Order: sequence, then C-alpha cells, then structure tokens
Amino acid sequence: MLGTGSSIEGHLRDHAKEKYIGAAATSKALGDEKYLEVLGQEFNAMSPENEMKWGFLETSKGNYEWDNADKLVALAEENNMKFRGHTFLWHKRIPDYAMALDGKKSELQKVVKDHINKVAGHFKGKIYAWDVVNEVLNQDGSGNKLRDSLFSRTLGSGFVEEAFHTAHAADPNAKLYINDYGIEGKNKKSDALYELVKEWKAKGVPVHGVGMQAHFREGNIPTNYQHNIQRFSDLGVDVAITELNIRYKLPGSADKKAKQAQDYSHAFSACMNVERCVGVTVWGFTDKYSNIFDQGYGEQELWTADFEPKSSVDAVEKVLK
Ligand code: 9MR
Repeated sequence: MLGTGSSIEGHLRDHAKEKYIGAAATSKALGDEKYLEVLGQEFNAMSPENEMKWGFLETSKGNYEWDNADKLVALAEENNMKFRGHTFLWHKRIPDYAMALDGKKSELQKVVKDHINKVAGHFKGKIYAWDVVNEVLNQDGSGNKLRDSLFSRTLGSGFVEEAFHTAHAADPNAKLYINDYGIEGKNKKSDALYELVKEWKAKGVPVHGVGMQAHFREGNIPTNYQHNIQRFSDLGVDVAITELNIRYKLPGSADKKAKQAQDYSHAFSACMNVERCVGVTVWGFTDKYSNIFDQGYGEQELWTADFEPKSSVDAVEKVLK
C-alpha cells in the first residue's frame, strides 16, 4: 500500500546538524540485530528507557547493578552518540528501603545524596546531560509548585536545589536538567516551572536545561509549543524535547497515520526553530518495543513493529533538512 511507508534516503542523524536526534533505548532489545542497526544508523543520542532509574540500579540496599546501563552507554559510545542520563530522582521506581524513610529527613537526605554521588560518579565523563529530577511539579502550580512525593514531604521543597548542587559537584561537565510532562505548552504547570527556573538561575543553582517529555495524543500538540520553548531558553537555559511520541486511538487508518506525521513534524519544528533547543529524543523508536500507558492507544513510534519507517520519518527528515 502506498502512503504509509517512507521514502527516505540516508539517515536521520545525517541531517541533524547543530541539534541531536535521540532515542530512548531498552536493554531488553540488545539481542535484536535489526533494532541495533536502526538505532545506530538513525540516531546520534541515546537515553536509557529504564536502566538508570534508582530502583533499577540499586536492586537491594547498597547493591548497585550497573550491567544493563553500562551496556547502553557502551553501545552509545560505539555509535558515537551523546548520552542523556535519566534520572536520579523520580517519585516512581524508588527502592523499598528508601521509600521506608518517609518522614525521616536526615536519613533520607543522606541516602539521596549518596545515590546521586554514586550514579553520577559511576558514569562521570560519559553523560552529556542528566535529568536530575523527573516529574517533580504538581499540575496546577499551587503551593510550592511541587507534587507531593517522598522527597517533597520528607525533605521539603529545597530538595530539588540540593539535588542540582550535588549532581553538579559529582559531574561538573554534565548539563543538568529538570524534566517533566505537560509543560510543552504555556499553562499553569509550565508557568510555575518558568518561575522556579528563573528563581534558581538568580540564586546560582546549577540548572542548565529544561526537558519537555512530549508524550502526545495525536492532534494535541500545543499551538504555543515553540513560543513556550523560546521563553524558557530566554531565561538562559537549554531546552530539550526528551520523550517524544505521538499515539492515536487504535485501530490506525491512513488518515491517522498522515496526521501523526504532521504532528511529528510540528514537534520537531518547534525545537529546530529555537536556537537553544538542543535536540529531540523520541521515547522508543519502534512499535515493537513501545511503552503504551494509555489504554486503547498505540502505534506511537517512528518505525513500525517490523522496522518499516513510517511516513513520520519522512516528515521528520524534511524538518531536519
Ligand atoms: O517507558 C518506560 C517504561 O518502560 C517503564 O515501565 C516506566 C516505569 O519505569 O517508565 C517509562 O518511561 C517513563 C519515563 O521514565 C518518564 N516519563 C514517562 C515515561 C513513559 O511512561
């Protein structure tokens, strides 16, 4: 059938000039040759889909298993790709022993600091950027602007700044990001983040970038996306699109696929048009290994489950060119 496939010549990464094009990779697919081929050929940056999350690394108290994360870092090096570390602190995937420190401030403070030092130290020199904190904002910018979590409850709102200081001391060359979802457009949540970043910059907190996840339902790209990226970059930080994918309601159709390509194009353009938007990472690149968290929706990646490039790949290529 015509119209669903791609006609690209060359590879996406060849067209990414000043900006990188990345993909989240999963260690589950490391035995899949076709997966490795497309990943290395098309992308020049990588994020670990799960392998650097706290609970995945520290499998029992004090016992860090680096193997899967190390394999991804080595693969990125082989393919000359930048690496985005994801993530030191998230309210999910926290080891049980740390979860049990709810309410115990000084103990949790020490454990968090040790964790950041250990992980940043292990990968020191290999990481282009770290998502220091992930999804710490609340939805409406109320109160101290942070979501209720083990960290905010027990350590207070200063935990974010402290995490940035710790990470910066541990790996001074890595760019340090705050990463979140729902901040792609201008809204209460992104307004709250804007105020926080401004405050942190004024205080000398080493925050270097804002990561906008960008898990979109088709037809839901905010109209003020580029403008919003621009206003953050005007604060003197880099911006990255960190987890892009565009899902539609299944089953797919030619129309949905065409609209998906338009949406991918729109999202990439929003970044390409802003100088300090440094790159776009897609969260998975093939529907074969794709995390679906929205029931009934899917086919959200650039390549099909059979590694056929979709027309979205053409659309992205045009924007990169
Ligand atoms: O894609 C990831 C999935 O495989 C994991 O089960 C899940 C929980 O660890 O995390 C997913 O990745 C999330 C990312 O770390 C943060 N933003 C939302 C992503 C998609 O749910």
